[in-house]
Amino acid sequence: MKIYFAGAIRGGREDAGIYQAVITYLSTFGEVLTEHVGDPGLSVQGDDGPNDRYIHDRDMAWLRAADLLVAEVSVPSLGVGYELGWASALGKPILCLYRPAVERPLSAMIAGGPGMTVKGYARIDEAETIIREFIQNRLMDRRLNGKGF
Ligand code: 6IA
Repeated sequence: MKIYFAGAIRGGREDAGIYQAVITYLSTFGEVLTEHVGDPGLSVQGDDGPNDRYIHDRDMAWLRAADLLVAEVSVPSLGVGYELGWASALGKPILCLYRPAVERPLSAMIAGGPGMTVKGYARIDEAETIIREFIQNRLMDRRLNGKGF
């Protein structure tokens, strides 16, 4: 199973540690295509990597190849919103994890997106339970209806 994890980069790196913990857990189910999103060394400022067009095209190829997308949406990010819009249009299963304790309410375009499962959590073990149930349900869908991934 190929998993695309989305989390804020230029949107802000304050949740990088949470992204890393989620990616570690997701890796127990399959290949996480976007492990760099949890890299604590990746900063908002850094611009010594590949150019933006390269990043966009590589990430879009990964998104198309992914079986499902998991996003941490507590820190608002244009890039994550763009990825979620594309994943929705491509019909990918989408799980959005959100910490309701953060100050800003979640965008209505995400909270109200019909193709998105949006779940609130406070602790990492709660996020893990949500992820496990989401993936198990998709696997069950696939077995019963040939759908799910
Ligand atoms: O608008 P944002 O930068 O917050 O968008 C974050 C989302 O876009 C993530 O879910 C990534 O999948 C994708 N993304 C944005 N920037 C990058 C990147 N390098 N490398 C890979 N994926 C990215 C930019 C690093 C730069 C600060 C040197």
